[in-house]
Amino acid sequence: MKIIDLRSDTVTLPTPTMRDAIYHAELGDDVYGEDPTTNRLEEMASERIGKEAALFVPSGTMGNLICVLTHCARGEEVILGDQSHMFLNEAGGISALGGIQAHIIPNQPDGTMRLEDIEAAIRGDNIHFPRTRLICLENTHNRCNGAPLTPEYIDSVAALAERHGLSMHLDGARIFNAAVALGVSVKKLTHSVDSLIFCLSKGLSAPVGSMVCGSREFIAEALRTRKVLGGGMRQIGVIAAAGAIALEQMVDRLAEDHVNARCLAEEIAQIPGLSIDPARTQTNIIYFDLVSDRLTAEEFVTRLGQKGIKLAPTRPSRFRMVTHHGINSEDIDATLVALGEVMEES
Ligand code: TLP
Repeated sequence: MKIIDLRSDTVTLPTPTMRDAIYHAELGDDVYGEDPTTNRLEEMASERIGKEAALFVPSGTMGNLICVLTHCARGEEVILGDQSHMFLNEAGGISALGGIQAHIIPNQPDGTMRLEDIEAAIRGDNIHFPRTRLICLENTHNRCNGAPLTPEYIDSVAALAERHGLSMHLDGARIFNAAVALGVSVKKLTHSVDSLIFCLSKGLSAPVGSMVCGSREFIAEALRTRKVLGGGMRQIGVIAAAGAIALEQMVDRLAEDHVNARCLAEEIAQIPGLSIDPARTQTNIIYFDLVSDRLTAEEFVTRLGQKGIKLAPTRPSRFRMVTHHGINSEDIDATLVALGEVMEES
């Protein structure tokens, strides 16, 4: 039985071209700055993103942590959305390792935070208060149905940050999905932030790695922070080689994942017992609810599993499916058949 794995775009496997590039990668010791393949990837990423410099890091989680630790000192505060990956899914790293406090404000269903909520969260100058240092956005917004944030919105938050002397960081794990979905250049989504990360290992299909991007000065500091966290690696050209192929060859095809996700969402909306607003699906992430009381969330996951479909349960009775390079339109059809059968048989 073919397994259709829709749990995440992190499950993507390297393409044959990537495996070939990995095999032939020219290598050196990257802690000495001597791995030519990694140096090339970092140049390519900074050029593509429109920042002065970039740094290869093992994961998106480490990249976000490096950025926050680089921007903030102990006791300072970061403004974050209450649905953000950095708040919900990064093991409290900024407080555990940095003594940095998260100030949470609501994410709207479209992944934004209201400007007035951000402004109200910025601390005044008072010895009782932590100092606000940083505002973080997420694009696309994982928990908010993979919503892409527009350049206009990002620029308006950046203007607010500038007015208050704050820095801005973007968790752009899926920034290329946002650019492709909005039909804008990725630089339009990044030009007004001070730092960002993006992941090579999700929809772009590289096996490992993320990039931290920012000014030359910021990246020089981030390099130190990466070392502190044990993220200084040696002959990492073996993985950077795949990252370069990801950037060169895998960005434009993300549009296919978006079409597949939209198709899934529209058809799921027709299945009795399941609930979704398909208009919310603009990229490769969908969330839907089980609204039937004829089967439990566990039974739903188990029965789909028996038909070869893997998906990610989030909160009780809510599920996530993510389309990616390993999923084609036939897999979407097969998934819809399985979903229909599971609901009919219950
Ligand atoms: N997200 C993973 C899980 O951790 C939930 C996924 O399957 O979606 N920012 C965002 C917006 C992310 O979605 C993720 C990973 C990260 C950062 C962290 O990246 P990694 O997994 O490379 O540490």
